[in-house]
Amino acid sequence: MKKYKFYLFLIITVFFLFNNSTVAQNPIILDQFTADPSARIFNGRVYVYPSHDILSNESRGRIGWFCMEDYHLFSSSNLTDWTDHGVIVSQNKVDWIDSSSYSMWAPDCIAKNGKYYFYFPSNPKDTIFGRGFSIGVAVSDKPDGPFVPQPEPIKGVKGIDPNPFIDKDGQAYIYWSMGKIYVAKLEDNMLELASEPQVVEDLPEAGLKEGPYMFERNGIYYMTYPHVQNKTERLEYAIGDNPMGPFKVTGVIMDESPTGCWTNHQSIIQYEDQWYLFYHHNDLSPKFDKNRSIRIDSLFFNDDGTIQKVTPTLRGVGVTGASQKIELDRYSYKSETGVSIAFLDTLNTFKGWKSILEQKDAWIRYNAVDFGNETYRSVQVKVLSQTGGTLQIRLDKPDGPLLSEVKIPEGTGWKTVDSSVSKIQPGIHNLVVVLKDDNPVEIDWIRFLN
Ligand code: FUB
Repeated sequence: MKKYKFYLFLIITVFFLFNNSTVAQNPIILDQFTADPSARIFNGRVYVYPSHDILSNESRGRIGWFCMEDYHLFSSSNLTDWTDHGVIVSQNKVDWIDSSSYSMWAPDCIAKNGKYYFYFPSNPKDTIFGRGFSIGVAVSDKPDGPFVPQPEPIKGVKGIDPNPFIDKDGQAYIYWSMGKIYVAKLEDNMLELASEPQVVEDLPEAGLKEGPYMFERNGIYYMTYPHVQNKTERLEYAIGDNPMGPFKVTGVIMDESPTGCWTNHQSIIQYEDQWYLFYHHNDLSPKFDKNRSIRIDSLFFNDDGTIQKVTPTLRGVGVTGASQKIELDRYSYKSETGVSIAFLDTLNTFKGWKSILEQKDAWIRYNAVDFGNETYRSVQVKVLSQTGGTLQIRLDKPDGPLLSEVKIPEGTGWKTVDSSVSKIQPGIHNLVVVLKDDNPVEIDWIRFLN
């Protein structure tokens, strides 16, 4: 018996030590702050190289400002299940960085000739590199490292938000920003400039522009950038037929945040026939917008190559397995009244959110749940209701086919309640959860059991 207990303990310990993957909608990373997502596809897998916001305090960084000391890397093959590869570069492992600056701002990565080049800005400790931001490079044989930082930053570059781009003819470029956006050609070694930096002209004259991200589609070069047109940053783009311009300002990809997150920062990739916008918002830190979280939404082009404006969603992208915890608070649609979303614990937002249904016929819909070919016999809901209440789980619409009616017992603590389900057709379905009486019910998640 003792041996059995020991092995059980070992299995549980190993599971918690090495299970560093998360499943999420928007935001996609829930256990830490992430910002400035640079998404890349390497060997058929999506890698996201974001910044890593942390909270400053008396002994680190500057109170009330960005505080970033290292970079984590995340990857996924379905844009839903994310693996955290841990820290790939940190300020105290880079010779030229002033490690009291906590200024590891927006990075990016690119592959060339079997090597991976990770570009990152920070503040140098040595004035021979000048004041303000410089941009360094760390090199690896694999997308997830180990990355070896170069001993010095790139000569001739002062600024933030590096964005490397390799054109179809093999010529590499690097874009960066410092109020305006700059571009230069890169040498074949990806470590040195091959041309004098030049300002990317023709972008809006007034208002801060930063976070350049270049991509090419059907011969059109898209220079995308956050720009302060009014109060805070919105995502815009300009198009041209050459990576160095000239460009024509063409449109807005995403409007300013309605809740006031001052920054935004984008990257755009095509993965398995769908285009995606990666960006950030302060979901997990609504009161302090220097602690941000990365998100993904689908992006569509018009026939003439222009980009349709993206409306930020909580549901994000990808399908959710029916047996996974389905976080209804990341909903696709909800009734106009009677539904609200709140943090489970306002003192620890990393615990996530709950949905609160509080009036008869209030409903919440969560799209794209994959039932595969499994036979599911019951649904489990994690709920809290002081008065007790009745939920119905339906397909597609508030009056769509009924899967289950769940009686929630009254109580003051969270409970998991199981209820049998009627036969569910195989495949992907949209779920709707409806409150059938006026007794409020809080829902953490639901999942199906077979
Ligand atoms: O993350 C720090 C800075 O905020 C980035 O470098 C900018 O693009 C903005 O997102």
